[in-house]
Amino acid sequence: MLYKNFINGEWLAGDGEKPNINPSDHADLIGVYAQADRRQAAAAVAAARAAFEPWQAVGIQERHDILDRIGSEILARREELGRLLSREEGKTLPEGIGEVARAGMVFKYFAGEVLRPGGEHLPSVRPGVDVEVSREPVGVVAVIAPWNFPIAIPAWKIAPALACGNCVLFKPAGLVPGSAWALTEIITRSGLPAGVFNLVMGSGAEVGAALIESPQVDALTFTGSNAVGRSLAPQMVARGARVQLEMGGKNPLVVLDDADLDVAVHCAIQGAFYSTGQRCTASSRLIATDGIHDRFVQEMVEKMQTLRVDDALKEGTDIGPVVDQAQLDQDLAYLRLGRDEGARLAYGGELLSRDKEGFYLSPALFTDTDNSMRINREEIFGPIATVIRVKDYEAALAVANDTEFGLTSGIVTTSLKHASDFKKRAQAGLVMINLPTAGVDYHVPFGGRKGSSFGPREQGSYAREFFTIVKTAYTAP
Ligand code: UN1
Repeated sequence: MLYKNFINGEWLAGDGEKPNINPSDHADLIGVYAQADRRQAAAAVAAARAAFEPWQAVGIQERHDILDRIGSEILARREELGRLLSREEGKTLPEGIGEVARAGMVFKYFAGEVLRPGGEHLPSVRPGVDVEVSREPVGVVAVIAPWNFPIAIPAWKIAPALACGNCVLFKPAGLVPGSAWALTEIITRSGLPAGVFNLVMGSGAEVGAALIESPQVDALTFTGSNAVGRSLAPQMVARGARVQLEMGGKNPLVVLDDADLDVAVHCAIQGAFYSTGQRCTASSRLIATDGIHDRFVQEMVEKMQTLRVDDALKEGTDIGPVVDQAQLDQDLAYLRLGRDEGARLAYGGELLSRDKEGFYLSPALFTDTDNSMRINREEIFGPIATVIRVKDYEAALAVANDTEFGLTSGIVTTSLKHASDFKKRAQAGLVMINLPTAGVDYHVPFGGRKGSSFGPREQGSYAREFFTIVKTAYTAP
């Protein structure tokens, strides 16, 4: 079956077609997806622009109900959609179902936010004058999403955009069109006026470029690599459009001498290797103090030996395949680089063969690394973590902060003093105490500092900072 784009309320074939292959089983073709070209992307932009006025006329009760219906259907179909997600992206089935549930809850949450638009009414400093502060939608919003969270990230961009009254152009990642299409199909039956939401699958060079260049697009919310994010921003800023970028991480997890070792190993395994390490919130640098380092490494290696790498849909699989050949090549290149830089591969990093042909790689742990090595500075985006040995807490904090990224930063400790200090001094948007660096809630802000993010936070009520524009109105009687 050919899955089409959705533009101005119609399903349209594209200029080309792209197959969607299961990374756990190369013989499994999930579907063939239409690829829009520039002309179609421009038509979608025009449709979104034209739909903006009629969308404003829809009241907040109806807008709430639309988002609520979308959320309810996603939640009701979580098993089926989770299976599709795991089949196309490669995270395990429990992770896939969990992600779909998260997406459903995001729509439910923003359905509620429709009814809480906020606003202020206050006296002016000039007697008799009245001041109102209100929020209006930004207009037409382009959503460019990555492949590693095929439904949750689109949900946490699309839901607040619609909740705030914007029109949306959704360009999913080329590797995961199945979840994007399924989400779109649900949205098309929710009661939205034609043109308010458009799905434009296609390449960055065609669709991405058309969205970035169009003066009709008022804002871009992007999650993906640093290289792409940074290349998109200047054009948007140059024409005065808004841009929100969520990019890479090189997230530290500090393990102090006084840590509960089981908690430390649990956090490190979950944060570094689950979802095949393909998360911008992954714990990629494990920073252990002298007194616990050796025990931590030993327990990590023992635990890693028990992790099952296999078909994402198979029961009992802990780690699914790498998403595609290009990502696998990148992972293998970093495994070679780590050895060349003098790190010791304590475990893993091997290509595995399973019943079906897929991109199977065993989780890898490097020890004897220092923070200046490229494996500790660049985002790998695979099931590969490093251990950095340090003298004490102060040294650990310094290493944790010594990175160009700043998304999430974690510490495992039983010391309230160190936990409190770390919360204050970690240079990251998210700080995790005795928890994995990955795995976030949907009702609170998400985002990083330094090279990880640009623009206002995503998620929770803070999401409105990006998706609305403030108006201050003065009235004299
Ligand atoms: C999570 O860890 O729960 O692309 C979310 C990413 C992030 C989302 C992580 N933007 O990995």
